[in-house]
Amino acid sequence: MEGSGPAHPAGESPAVATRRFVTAGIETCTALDRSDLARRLRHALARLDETSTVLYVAGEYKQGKSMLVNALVGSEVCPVDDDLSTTTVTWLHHHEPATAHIRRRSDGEAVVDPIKFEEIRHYASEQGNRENRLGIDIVDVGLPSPVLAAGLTVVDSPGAGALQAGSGEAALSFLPYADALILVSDASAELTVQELAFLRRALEICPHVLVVLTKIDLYREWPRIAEMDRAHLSSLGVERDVLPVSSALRVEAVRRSDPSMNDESGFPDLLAAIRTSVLNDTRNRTASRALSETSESYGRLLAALRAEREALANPESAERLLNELNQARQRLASLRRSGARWTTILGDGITDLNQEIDRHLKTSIRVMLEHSDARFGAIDPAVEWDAAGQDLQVSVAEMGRDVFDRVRSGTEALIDRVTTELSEAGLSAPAIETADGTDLGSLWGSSDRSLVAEKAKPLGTGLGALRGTSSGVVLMGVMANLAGVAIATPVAISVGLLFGAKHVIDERKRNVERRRQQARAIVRDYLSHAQTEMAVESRRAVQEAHRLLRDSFSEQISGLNGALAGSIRTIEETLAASDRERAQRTAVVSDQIERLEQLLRATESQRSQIGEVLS
Ligand SMILES: Nc1nc2c(ncn2[C@@H]2O[C@H](COP(=O)(O)OP(=O)(O)OP(=O)(O)O)[C@@H](O)[C@H]2O)c(=O)[nH]1
Ligand SMILES: [Mg+2]
Repeated sequence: MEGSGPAHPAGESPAVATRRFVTAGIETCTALDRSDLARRLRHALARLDETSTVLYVAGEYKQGKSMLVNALVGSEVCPVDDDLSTTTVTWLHHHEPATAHIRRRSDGEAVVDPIKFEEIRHYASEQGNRENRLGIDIVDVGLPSPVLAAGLTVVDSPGAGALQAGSGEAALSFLPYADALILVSDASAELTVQELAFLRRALEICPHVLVVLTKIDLYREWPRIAEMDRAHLSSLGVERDVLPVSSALRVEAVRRSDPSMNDESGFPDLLAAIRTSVLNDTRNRTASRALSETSESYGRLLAALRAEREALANPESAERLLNELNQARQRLASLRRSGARWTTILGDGITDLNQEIDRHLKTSIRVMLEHSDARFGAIDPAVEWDAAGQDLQVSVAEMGRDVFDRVRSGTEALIDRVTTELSEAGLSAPAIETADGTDLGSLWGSSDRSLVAEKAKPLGTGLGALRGTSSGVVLMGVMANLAGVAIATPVAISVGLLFGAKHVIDERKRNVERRRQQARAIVRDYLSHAQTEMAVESRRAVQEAHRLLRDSFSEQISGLNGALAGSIRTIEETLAASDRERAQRTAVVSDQIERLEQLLRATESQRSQIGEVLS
């Protein structure tokens, strides 16, 4: 075991320092035969490298979102057009060579099809995919780009007409999974009431919101508009700069390699804002999490070593300790059997969660149906279909968000219940408590959960956990997997499904009662489709959560079993040892404890430095 870690080489960046601390943790755990802890830290180390910060670009139609995205990544990937609108969500991440895929659902199954790079335009815009008739969830693009290589995933979104319509809700559904939002509004006019309302809600959900004023080359009046926008933001209680840019100038500046034109484009300031307020923040969170996992591993190692030292110091109590360890191991064995209580709790919890969500879905749909029946009974659908249809989409998107929120909070509650059951079943057996109050049960490390509470931002919902503050292999894995489904579903369901219907109604120019009947039938169909889709997707998410939780808990129980077996062996050796051997071993163990304490202190100090940056 190397005592690396404490000394801070001059000029070392926090990222490099973090890697060094986590690597020291891996070496220490390996040297002390805790490969389970080492494996977990290796995951933490890998996450440091693959940090991906999701930047979601949203705004009204034709404000210049796609062109901004292209200018950011330095490639004409997203379709930019005066007439043809973007119709799908497009993710761009770093990949060499460039790749493109479409992600969609076919008979409820997630399907990923490769497409040609030149075809992105076809799938992502009205050119080949009006109103997203192809039912694409996401166009997934990988391309080499220095900006993306810095760990950024940029998301171009369809224009959200008047932002409060279904598509605005879709954007809001996505935001819990984004690290930052860029609200794009062009310099032709000040921020609208709808844009401000959208911003107000986005600020509650997303930790970083940047407001970008586009097309400043086109509108000479832009400084006045920027001033008005700042005043609007300030009236929302948000002291935030508005970043003026011209994507057209940026593209031209890059083509001509013209630095002064580049400055004029506003992109250097935009990129600096992304780097300082968004990227660094995500990196710090990931680093902070990796460091706390490292500290936690030290805590577990220390608990085991302190118990051993105690046994060495009091051979008469070692016998008792051995006894208790063996009992703990038996209890553990019962947890590993199939049909153990925790598996029943988990299984029942999953069944309850599915039922609760089904019930909730049914009720929500019924309420929506009653409401829209009444509404369509009072209007002429040929005239007011658009407004009523949009409202319905908003309600469905909101319901989608709510359903996946329930899946998430239900899963979190279940993690809590199973963890409590496991600790009550003997994993924190007080009898194993050692002289200094550390208990071997802490090997179980329920402190995982305390980290979940350590949210950096008052996000309102626990979804913030996904953004990197939560620890615990369990929660991260499960929640990250749920995210994929939860992103795609409400977005897919809420956008565009009702559009086609209007034509049907328009064509029938008979009496109004007949049109109302048609409208009601369309709405019933739509809602029943939405209900089925949500039910399938939420069940899939819950099922996936079940599998992940079961595997993750089983793995942790096995890891603990290995650790207990190691402790038992050590104490048996202690009991069999001569006085001289015992003295030697005590010296070694004391030395290890001292080093571990040093490492733990250094790691914690590094973490608190990062914490200060965060606060
Ligand atoms: N002069 C100038 N034109 C711009 C700029 N940004 C966008 N445009 C033009 O504005 C129009 C719309 O741009 P897009 O990037 O397609 O806008 P969008 O917000 O993605 O549009 P939708 O996806 O359809 O909502 C295009 O004709 C662009 O060429 C800019 O910085 N300067
Ligand atoms: Mg676009």
